[in-house]
Amino acid sequence: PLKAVIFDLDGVIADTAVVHHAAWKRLADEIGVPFDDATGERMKGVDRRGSLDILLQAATRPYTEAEKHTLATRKNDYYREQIEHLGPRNLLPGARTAIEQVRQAGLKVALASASRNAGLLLERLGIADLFDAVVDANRISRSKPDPEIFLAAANALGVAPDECIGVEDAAAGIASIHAAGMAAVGIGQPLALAKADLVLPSIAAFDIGTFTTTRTA
Ligand code: B16
Ligand code: MG
Repeated sequence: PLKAVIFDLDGVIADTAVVHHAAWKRLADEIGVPFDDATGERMKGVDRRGSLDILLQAATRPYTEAEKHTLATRKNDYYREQIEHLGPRNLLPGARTAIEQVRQAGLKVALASASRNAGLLLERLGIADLFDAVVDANRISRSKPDPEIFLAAANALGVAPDECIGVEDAAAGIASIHAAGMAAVGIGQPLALAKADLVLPSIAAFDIGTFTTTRTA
């Protein structure tokens, strides 16, 4: 039986994916490394350092570890500058309702975000109290598409992975959910999320009733 829903944050609950994108673009322009939408798409759901490595694949010279550390910090400064100004108005339409409906259905709710800023974001968005468990990159060692983050979320809730649904906007996140042995709901473009069990155009289309009523195979 379904016992819990585990939500990704960026791109599912809040449109911070565009804020990450803008921060990487600013950094890329400053260091003269090309950065296009496809590169941005590949960074979704990937942690900060992994995202930097993706960006630097297009660089014309190697970067030292010290330089990479500085660049990752600079990107994070740009990102935090922007999220300081966020509030409940920056929730994606329908996000709060979707989470509340899951709770009202008697299911547990967890967050599985690769963002080290997840806690701050939940506070800014005014939804921190809606989650039974929050797992972010500070608490795990392997990035999506590894299943660790979704498994840690299920574990924190005290439910089995096959009793969970994961909700994600990134291909790496869908892979992480499946590797954890959960059903995956994709939020976004069907083409980018082809592996998801169900793709919805936005979180506003998420209806927990779809999953709690009897399904036929
Ligand atoms: P930070 P999610 C992810 O969050 C983003 O999708 C990804 O683009 C970002 O690089 C990553 O968080 C790390 O974020 O730099 O704030 O630690 O989608 O897993 O909620
Ligand atoms: Mg995401």
